[in-house]
This record gives sequence, structure tokens and C-alpha cells, in this order.
Amino acid sequence: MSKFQRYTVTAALPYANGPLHIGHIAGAYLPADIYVRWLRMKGEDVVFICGSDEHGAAITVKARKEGLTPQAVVDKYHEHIQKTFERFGISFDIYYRTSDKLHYQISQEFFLKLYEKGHFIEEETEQYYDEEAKQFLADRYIIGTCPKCSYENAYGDQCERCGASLSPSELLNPRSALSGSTPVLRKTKHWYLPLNLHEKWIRTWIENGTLEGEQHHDPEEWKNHVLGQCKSWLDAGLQPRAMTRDLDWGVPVPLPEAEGKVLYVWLDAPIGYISATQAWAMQKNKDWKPYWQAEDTKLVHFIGKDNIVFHCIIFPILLKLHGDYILPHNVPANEFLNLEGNKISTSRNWAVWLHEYLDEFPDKRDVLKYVLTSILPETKDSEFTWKDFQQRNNNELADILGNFVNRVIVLTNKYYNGYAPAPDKYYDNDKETISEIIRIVRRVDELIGEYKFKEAQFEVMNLARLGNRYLADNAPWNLAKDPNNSSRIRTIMHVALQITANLSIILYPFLPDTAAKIQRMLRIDIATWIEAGRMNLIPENHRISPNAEILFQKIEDSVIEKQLAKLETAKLSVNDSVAPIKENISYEDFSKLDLRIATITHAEKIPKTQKLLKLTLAVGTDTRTVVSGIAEHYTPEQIVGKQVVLLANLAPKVIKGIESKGMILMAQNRNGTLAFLQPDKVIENGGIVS
Ligand code: B3M
Ligand code: ZN
Repeated sequence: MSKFQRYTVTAALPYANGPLHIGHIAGAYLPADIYVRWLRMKGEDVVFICGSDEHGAAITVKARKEGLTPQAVVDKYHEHIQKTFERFGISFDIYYRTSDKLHYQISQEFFLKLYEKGHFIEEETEQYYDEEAKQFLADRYIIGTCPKCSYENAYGDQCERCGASLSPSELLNPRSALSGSTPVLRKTKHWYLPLNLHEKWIRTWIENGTLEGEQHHDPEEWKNHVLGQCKSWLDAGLQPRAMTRDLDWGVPVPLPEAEGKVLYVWLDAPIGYISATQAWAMQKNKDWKPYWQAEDTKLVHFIGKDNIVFHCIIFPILLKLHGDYILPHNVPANEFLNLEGNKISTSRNWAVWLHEYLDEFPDKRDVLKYVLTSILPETKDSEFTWKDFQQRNNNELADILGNFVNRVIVLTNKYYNGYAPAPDKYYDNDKETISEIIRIVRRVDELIGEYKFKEAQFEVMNLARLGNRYLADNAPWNLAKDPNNSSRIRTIMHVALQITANLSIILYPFLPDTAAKIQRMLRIDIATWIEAGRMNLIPENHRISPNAEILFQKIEDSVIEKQLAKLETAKLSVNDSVAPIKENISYEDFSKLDLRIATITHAEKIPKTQKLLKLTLAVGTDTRTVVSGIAEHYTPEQIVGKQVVLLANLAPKVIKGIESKGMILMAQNRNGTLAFLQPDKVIENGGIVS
């Protein structure tokens, strides 16, 4: 019996800035749902928490891109995400949102408690400021080259490629995510959490699972890659981290001198788990405190790997400093799911969107659950392919699970008009099969408890494999040719029915729709795990349904081909990556540009460079050299003679030792191809563009 009286299970709050894709589901939500369904079946007191994360750059950058207010963005996507989770059957007890006023109050109280306990350091520092957008740039508002891996689009707080935690001042060639301009430094005051002061005890908690000398959890139960990421963070040395930001969207800092500042999104978002629990408890007229403050509550955070540090180091420090809260007992983070050989990318629309899947396969949500659980990135990145989706549906769900259940229902109706027979004598292979049923049930139970859902589901399917083998080995359909075998057939069909009933129980956390269908055909209603492993689930004379439903239809090649074609075209149809329109400028600003028509009279590659061509341009007023980064798109031969638009009064610049006087204008589309801007009839060189 577990030492825990209740369970608080959270799933990472998705940013309300776009739809859900299969990577989100495989990362946190499906594993969490399997775990919670299993806990509920075991009669545990569990609350399953999630909601929309509605603050931070992820929202405001999206708002600028879509020309909406942040509130309009979160209203649009919160509703969409909530509905999609419901359609997919993720069984949250509450799907909350952090723009809710209760969350503002709880976050502010949390901040004030730490502030009044003196846990923050107030400091005025220089921060990057975008003079065009008139905004300080922190976190995802600033992009630059990662100092660790040279990734050119690293964020101010984290590099998505190598996972390094960064601060904006570490970025090389920083640029604003809002206007693209180069930011300047300006002074501003923030409240810092000195993570470094807590390094000792948080390291002990991570490495030994102990807290103030007591055993809090067993680190052996934590995933290696989670511990590894925490240790590399700790070994790099924890740094003070600002818990406030200069933004106009977020939870206002509850201090009179903090006008125009909000709580750092990674302070307010995890507190969102607590706010959601309080909102849920109010709805249910329950006390929320035991779920976050009782030592006999188990707290488990399901997240993706890019959130590990926030859930294993920063949030636990905040909870401990507050003083009233328990710390997480496990954070079974998953790695990333890739798609058809590429990283899933919302900006390039390289994704299988969950709402589109549900639109196109309305009766196949269990198929996607099964396939994703079969490939969960539990300890390393994994890959979704539509071919694998089809093969697992056809060769596993239909041929193994569906086929076994169908034969049992059909044969029970054929031999006994649907009335379950009483077993006669048990032979060795019957007894071996029965003990194998019990072994499998116990093993599935253990594996789910260890967050090994992929292996657990495979073990569930072993029960269906066992059933198929048992029927094939005993072949009741052959025995039925001789009436003397009727007592033998009764035992065989009795055992087969018990396997089917046990299957419907242990399948439920993974494929709830399928489990319900099987129980409907068996005419049983068993929702408790305790019944699993029993051999009297279908007693003598219990009548099952006369109708054997086909659980899984085969998926044809054409269905898969259509999905693959859709992916290919989707890549080009995205409007998500269209750069935001910059701030308005005056006509005076525009009139400073001197744009002319010019003709390329000569072009050559610049040695030892991949991207650069040296162009000679006839501009009418003069002939000049311009260096242009188009060598990966055009050969010199392709462009000599072209008329182009030249920004003639751009200040000259020496590039690779060559003085470049001006810039030719190019258009770029979403997947990176370039095009010249050319007059649609010959214009004299030097012709003015206005
Ligand atoms: N909104 C998800 C992400 O980083 C982030 C999780 C918050 S959980 C408190 O994509
Ligand atoms: Zn990096």
C-alpha cells in the first residue's frame, strides 16, 4: 500500500499561443493521462491539473504577429486547446487559465510572501531595450547566437538547440524578436531570486532525494536524463534569476515601486498549478491545501524536457522558500517527438495538429493514443511516421487485439448463444495461461507506477498475444467437430473470456474507448484495478452481447499517402513564420532611401565564402561594386544582365576586403527561397524607384 494518501498530478501548462500537436501529447499529456486513469482505477484520491499558460513572450510575440492583443490571443487559443484536449479524451479534473484573476491574486500573494521573508535581491542592472518597440527585451523577446553551440536563434533565457540556460547578456549579436533591431542597454530594477544561495540543499534533494536530512523521494525513480540535466545545471553554478520583467502583459508585481513590471512567466506559470487546484477545489467544495501542503501527498509534474530546470530546480526552490508547500516527488519528463525525420516545427507547419487529426479520424483517437504510447520519447527523442501509424493500427491493434476479442465474442455466441460456460477440468496449459494472466496484470501495474508507459502498454498487448496463442494452441473450432470435446471447449472458452475481461481492465488507462467497447460487448462494467487478475470476471451463464463489434478497421495506404502529401504542402502554406510588420515610419523616413534601378553587368563568387557574390552594377550615375549574400541561391551566370532594385545610398561597408556600395533588394518566401525585385519593363539604369 502506498504511503501516500492522495496524488497531485500536473501536466505542463501549454502556452495559449497556438494549437496542440502530437509532440505536445507525447511529451506530457498522454503519459499524465495514463498515470491518472490508473490511479483512479486503484481508488486513489487524485487531482489532475492543467490549464493555459497565458503570459510571457510566447503570447505577446504571437499577438504582434497576428495583429491582436495578448488577451485576444489567449482567449482564442485557450478555448481551442481546452476543446481539443476534451475531444482527445485527456481527463483533466480542471483545465484552468493563468489570466484568471484568482491566479493573479495567488501569484501576487506568493511573491509577497517571499518578498516579505527577504528572499529576493532588488537590483538595478542594464538590460537590453528595443528603441523601436519601446520595450525591454528579456527571455524570448531577444534572440541571438548561443555562446555554447553557436545556434543563431537562441532565446534570451534558453537555447532551444542545446538546452543551455542563458541570460540576454550572454547572447552574441543580440537582436529584438519584436522589431529585429539591435537593442541598446538601459538601466532597470528587478527582484532577483538568488538561486545560488540554495545550491547546496537543492543539489542534495536532486542527488540523494533528501530534504533537511529526511528521505523525500528516491532519486533512483527519477529518469536519468532529468537528473542529468539538473546536475549539469547545478555544475554550471546556479545564478540569481530575475523574477520580474518590464512588460505590460502578465501578473503585475504587487509593489508600489514596481509600476509597469510583471512577474516572470516562469514564476507565475507553475503557481498556476496551485491556482488551478484552488479553483477546482472551490468547484468541488473541497479543501485544496492537502493537495499541495500535506506531507502524505505525492506531487508529480509531467512535462517536456525543455521545462526540466524550471520544475526541478526553480519551482522547488520557490516552494521551499514559501514554506507551506511540498516539493515534487517525481518529474518524469519526456524527451521530444520528431515527425517524419524532422523536428516538429509550428513555425514551419511541420506538425500533425491534434484538432486536424480528430477532424479527419473522429473515431480513431485510441489509435493515435496507442501509436504515441508505443513510441513515447520517455528517455530519448523518438519519431512519428504515418507508415508506422498505419502498421501499428493494422498489424497490432486490428490483427492482435481486435482479432482476439472478436473471436472470443463470436465463438461464445456460436457455441453457447452468448451465455458464458462454466469451466470443466483445467489442464497444464490452462493453468500456465492463468498464471501468465496474473503475471502480466502485476507487471503492467508495476510499470505504470514507474512511469514506463511504453513498456506497460506493450505488456498489455502481451495479454492479447497470450489470448491469441491460447486459442490457436487449443483450437476450439477444431475440437467442436467432435461432441465429446464439449467439456474441454467449456474450459477453453471460460479462460478466453476471462482473458478478454482482464484485457478490458488493464487496457483502460491506455485506450479507454476500446476498453469501454470491449466491456460493452462483454456486458460488464469494471472500473477498478483490484478486479484485474481474477478468473471470475465473466461467471457461468453471464450473457455477453450477441454483436461482435470490429474494434479497429484497417487503414489503407491511400489514407497515409494523403497525410504525407498534406505535410509536404503544409510546409509552404504556413503564414505563421511571416515576420511581424515593423513599427510605422513617416514618409520623411522613407524619402531618405534612394532606390534605383540598376543592371548587373558582372558577377563572381567571393573565394572562401559560401554565401557571397561580388556584383558589378551599372547604376546610370556610376558603375559600382556590391557584395550580396545570394551565392547559395544564384550562380553568377544566372544573374548577369538582370535589372534589379538597388538601395543606392546605403553607407558603404567593407565585406571580406571588398568595399560594397549599396544593397540589392530581394524578396524571401517562407521556405527560404529568394527572388529579385525586377521592373516588368526595361527601365534606364539610375531610374528612381519611389
Ligand atoms: N508554458 C510550456 C512550454 O515551455 C510552458 C509550461 C509551463 S508549466 C508551468 O512550452
Ligand atoms: Zn545552444
